[in-house]
Amino acid sequence: MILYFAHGSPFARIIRVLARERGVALDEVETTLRDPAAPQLAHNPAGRVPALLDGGTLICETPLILAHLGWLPREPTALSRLGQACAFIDGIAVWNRDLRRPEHERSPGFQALERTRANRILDALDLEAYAPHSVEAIALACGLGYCDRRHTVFAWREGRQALTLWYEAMIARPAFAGTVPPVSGI
Ligand SMILES: N[C@@H](CCC(=O)N[C@@H](CS)C(=O)NCC(=O)O)C(=O)O
Repeated sequence: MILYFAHGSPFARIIRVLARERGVALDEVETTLRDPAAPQLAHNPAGRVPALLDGGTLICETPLILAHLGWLPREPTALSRLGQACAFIDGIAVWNRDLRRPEHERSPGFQALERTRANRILDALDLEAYAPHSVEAIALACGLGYCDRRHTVFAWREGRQALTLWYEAMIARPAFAGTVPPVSGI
């Protein structure tokens, strides 16, 4: 199976970390985004990563890829935590996208909304419920890792010592160390 990914994508990192930790060999193919010449577009008109090509079938959207690989949690409470982690990443990703626009196209109101959402999700976390090797824990750590490297305008560590310690322990694992996103300057 081929996994199309980009090094900066927190969604793709979830799949990449899980594949490493669960011993599943995915053929990782880096792709460019927003590039009409990207080879993955032949299979994936959505042009987003992660995208998994299994035989002739292309599956995009992280939860669907997790489902296809049999990695979606079964417990409703775990699904609930995973949903919050995905919503966290989705929110910071669109906030980040707004920051990449020319200044006159940016929306401070939109950014404030996403900052509020991100803070609300982190403040509501029950960290003890996150088993360290669970999909939801890995997703949350990938979201925080994105903030560290590509969305530093969100100082999520402030006032969150327990979460900081939890995160540091997560990212010390080889699968995280081997998938660190490049810095983006934001
Ligand atoms: N809802 C999607 C989100 C995936 C997504 O937004 N990926 C970004 C990279 S983090 C992307 O491919 N963006 C392509 C673009 O902006 O054109 C999922 O769950 O996988």
